[in-house]
Amino acid sequence: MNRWSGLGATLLVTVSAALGFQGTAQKLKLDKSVVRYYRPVRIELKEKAAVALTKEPEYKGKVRYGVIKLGDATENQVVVALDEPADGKPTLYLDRNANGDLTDDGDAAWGRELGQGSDEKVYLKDATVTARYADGSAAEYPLSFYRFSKRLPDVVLYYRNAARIGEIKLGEVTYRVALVEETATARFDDLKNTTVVVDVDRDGKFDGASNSAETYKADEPFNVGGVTYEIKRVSASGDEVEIVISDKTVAAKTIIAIGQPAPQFVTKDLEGRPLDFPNTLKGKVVLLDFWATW
Ligand SMILES: [Ca+2]
Ligand SMILES: [Ca+2]
Repeated sequence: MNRWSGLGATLLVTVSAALGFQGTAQKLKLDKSVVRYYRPVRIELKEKAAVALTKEPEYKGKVRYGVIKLGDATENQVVVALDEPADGKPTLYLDRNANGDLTDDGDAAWGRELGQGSDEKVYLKDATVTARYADGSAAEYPLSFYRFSKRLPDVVLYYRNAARIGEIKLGEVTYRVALVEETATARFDDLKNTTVVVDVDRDGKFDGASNSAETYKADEPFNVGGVTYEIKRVSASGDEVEIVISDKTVAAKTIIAIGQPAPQFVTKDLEGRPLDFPNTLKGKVVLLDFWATW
């Protein structure tokens, strides 16, 4: 594996001569601008902390604890403590620097509060929390926390708030690429739960919709520019990805979206006559009627 780096952008190129593959990998950086959807994860609140704490603040009311796991290090647990005084605002303590001390992590107040005048309050907070990795590295991982005071009294919810982005060379073309992990674990090496977005049309934007031609599942081969690639490896922190030419061949992804040409398909009509869409119906208005038998 040969690697070299330039001054402006670090580009790691790997060539696996034995397999006849050429792949590229690059330092991908955490970026908050890409991800526009999220999957919330529940933090169940308990009377006792699951991990020993070395120092705690003076709580003003009833405190309950939860834990989140970030990164693949053995000690990857981060404690969350919710302090709820009977007659005051709640506070969410996060062990942001993952050192077991809940008093050295900056402002513990919730960032925003919605639902003034209503029984149900929604509290929101954005924070970076340290993710620790087995290789000794760490990352400040952007997360968003929220809580419904009445509807989900025993739960704090959170989601990941960033993707890894960088540039990658596929064939002769350099594309911007984003890796998105879908489980809010700060782990990108679980390819089943990782999404790859490639700025295929190079308009500077990632089309992150699941049906877009720029979004792929990280554990499946994908076609860019007529060549089928697959992800060979992603580091746990997602800072490195290696993409190789696949020995499988898949078709370029079809876009099914408003304003895009409908995809070509072949089927039979109700009388059993072959129908080659759109050729059979070229020049005619086609009404698609989706129905089911239940
Ligand atoms: Ca701390
Ligand atoms: Ca694009």
